[in-house]
Amino acid sequence: MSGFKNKITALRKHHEELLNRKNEPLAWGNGIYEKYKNPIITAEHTPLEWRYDFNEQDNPYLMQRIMMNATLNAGAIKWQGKYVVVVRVEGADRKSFFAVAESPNGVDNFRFWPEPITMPDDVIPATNIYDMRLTAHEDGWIYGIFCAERHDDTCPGDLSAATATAAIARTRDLKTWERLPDLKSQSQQRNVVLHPEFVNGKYAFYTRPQDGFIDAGSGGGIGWALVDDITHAEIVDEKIINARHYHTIMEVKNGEGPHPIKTPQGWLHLAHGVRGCASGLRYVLYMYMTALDDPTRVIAQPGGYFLVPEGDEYIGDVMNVAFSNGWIADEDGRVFIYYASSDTRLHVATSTIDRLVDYCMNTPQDGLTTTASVETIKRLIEKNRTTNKE
Ligand code: BGC
Ligand code: BMA
Repeated sequence: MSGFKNKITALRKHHEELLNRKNEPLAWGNGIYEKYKNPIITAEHTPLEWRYDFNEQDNPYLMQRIMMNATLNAGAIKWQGKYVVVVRVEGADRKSFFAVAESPNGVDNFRFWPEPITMPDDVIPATNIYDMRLTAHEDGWIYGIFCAERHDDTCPGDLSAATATAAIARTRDLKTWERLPDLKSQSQQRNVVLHPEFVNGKYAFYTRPQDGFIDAGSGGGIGWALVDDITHAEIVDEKIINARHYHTIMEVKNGEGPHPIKTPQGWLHLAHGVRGCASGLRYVLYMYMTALDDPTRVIAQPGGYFLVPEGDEYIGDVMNVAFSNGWIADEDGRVFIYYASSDTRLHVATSTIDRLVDYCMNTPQDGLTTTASVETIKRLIEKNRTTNKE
């Protein structure tokens, strides 16, 4: 065999080993969920055919002709018995695109489908797209709501001036997508999510109004808007359902993660919160619950964060970021939470509906001051004192 052929064989073997690697839950978590030993999808998991030209004449050094930079913020759905994620893949050129990967068990053996998604761009063309939220809606379609980013041409001198808009596409097979016009809104929008059920006969969106491209500013928090026609979606009336507060994990920004999970006790929500610090913005995940008969009414809000970047997760392209826009609630009550660390790689954490509801209902709320926090700790100490006496 030629040296070139040997190199290919070694490369494929190495890649297969990575794709087939078993994952294991880490011992000694927080009891709320389990994190896992390995990330589930990294840039190295992308198919070799996307990166290498395997023709010896054209690529005698067997170089990567196209490099992949990161695999992050994935939408998720259980689809034909498989755990499917629509990953934000980012190339070395900083452009991101969507690609489907599937696993038989939700925690390892993720494999990309042969080609990335070709997202129609027959609306206003975008420079970049990212962070898809998947919703199997009761109207029968699977929707993907994602952020479309374009240069802000009202600032011709500023190469970093951009606009963020919620783009809408739908599919029946995750392969062929129909693009609908972007969500019309007074403000810029990122982190827009479609609720899976009609509410008062209308499509319901979680929104995140913001003052500028980065700045959530007076936007206030996670919003909610009802829309009559999804093929010409427009926000007419928007109200804030989950507000930000001073000196919390979501002081600067917050945004809905994937669409909420319906449980007998209420809708379970996963969201991200952002605060500023000397090393930049810190992105963490938090949870809350809303009422079944009114998905805008908060019935439980555990204080503080639910999941943060830890250890290696802290390091990456955009440090200090945990972000999630996908989770899967399985028929047996298990929940697979797909989160990315530091805009670089994708991980899973597993829990159950019962544990997450318990977490939401029984974790003390944030009293918003140090005095309130100390009182909360003392109440627990006192409770444990009496428990130990029995
Ligand atoms: C990046 C996103 C980021 C956003 C705001 C975009 O250009 O692609 O990952 O969330 O800027 O910082
Ligand atoms: C945001 C998101 C994500 C990203 C995060 C941190 O605004 O929309 O794309 O993970 O910033 O960079």
